[in-house]
Amino acid sequence: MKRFVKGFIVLIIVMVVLAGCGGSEETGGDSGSGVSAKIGVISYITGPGAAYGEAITSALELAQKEINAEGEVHIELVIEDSAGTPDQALSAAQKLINSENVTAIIGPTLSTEMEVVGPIADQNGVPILGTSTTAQGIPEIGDYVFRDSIPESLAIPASVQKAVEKLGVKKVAIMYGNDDVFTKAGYDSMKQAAEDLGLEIVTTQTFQKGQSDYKAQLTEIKDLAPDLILCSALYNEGAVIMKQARDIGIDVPFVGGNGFNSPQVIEIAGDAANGLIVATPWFTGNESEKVQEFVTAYKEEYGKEPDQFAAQAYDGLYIVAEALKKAGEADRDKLRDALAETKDFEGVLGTISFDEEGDVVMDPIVLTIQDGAFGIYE
Ligand code: 1QQ
Repeated sequence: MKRFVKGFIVLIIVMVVLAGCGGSEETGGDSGSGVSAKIGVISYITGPGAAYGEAITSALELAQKEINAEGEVHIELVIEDSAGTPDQALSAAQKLINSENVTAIIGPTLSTEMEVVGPIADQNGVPILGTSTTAQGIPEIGDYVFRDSIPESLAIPASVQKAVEKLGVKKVAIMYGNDDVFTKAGYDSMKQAAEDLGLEIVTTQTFQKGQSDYKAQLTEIKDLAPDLILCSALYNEGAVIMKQARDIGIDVPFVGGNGFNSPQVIEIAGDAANGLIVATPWFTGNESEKVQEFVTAYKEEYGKEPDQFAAQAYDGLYIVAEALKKAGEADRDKLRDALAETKDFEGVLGTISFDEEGDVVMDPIVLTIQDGAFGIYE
């Protein structure tokens, strides 16, 4: 009987010790053979912009698989859906920070969401990396906020400048969504770029998310006969705008921001998408070995080519993995410091460094849609 009790106590002690080990792995820590970390993801997985989130989470899962196979870092992803809304993004962030105890967050997808989530992550000392948030001021939210996506303030002037060079543009019309942080930021950059290049802005029209009829705005634009339309929209509104523009006989090119740089625009607008000009660090036709390896692996896994949102997410997780190696453990503050030191990281987007604000430094290329496909605008 005594022996039995003793054996029982030993068994309990062993179980408690084992449970303790399991627990420390779950919240991140040193797994012995490298750093093990839980990374939260907030992504736009359901709703009208779900293709953005699909590309992002697909690429994150691919990167996770590759990184874990390499063995130096082990990443567990905890993926939450924001449905493209700040409220849901905030609940997701609170869950990831407080219940899941993640070491860092990737996302959310939209700047409109990041404006709400960024300050919460920052106040809680949780590093947060936007891989698609492009409005002005995102990295400035705080020391824990980073992004590897090209800001509108860089992308828009590059596209407008190229269109002016190639087409001799003098008059532009601007159209933008006035209920979203990203589309408003895009508008600011469009207005600035037009002014800097001495272009005449013949009219500025606005719309809202989910709007289905743009005839009133487009008719006014048509009457003023601009040489180019600058349109700041997410793909679901942007594609419909292009379609309705072509339907009423507007055939001038469009310059769009990051939201327009999605295969969804071609999917929804068809031929009407021809003539769209965007600036991006990502092009699947890039012949670099790293890019082609990623394109092949992504295609094998998901049966389609990765878009800009996939590429930015893919590099994003690798940047976090590199920083975890440098940090040496799954510690939020150490990871933040390591992320801030990101310099000359070689990714599929090219060479990435963060400036002193945590913003990305990169050069975009300009693409245009012709015959139903994105190609280099030259
Ligand atoms: C932002 C964006 C969108 C296009 C992401 C999908 O750039 O909200 O900042």
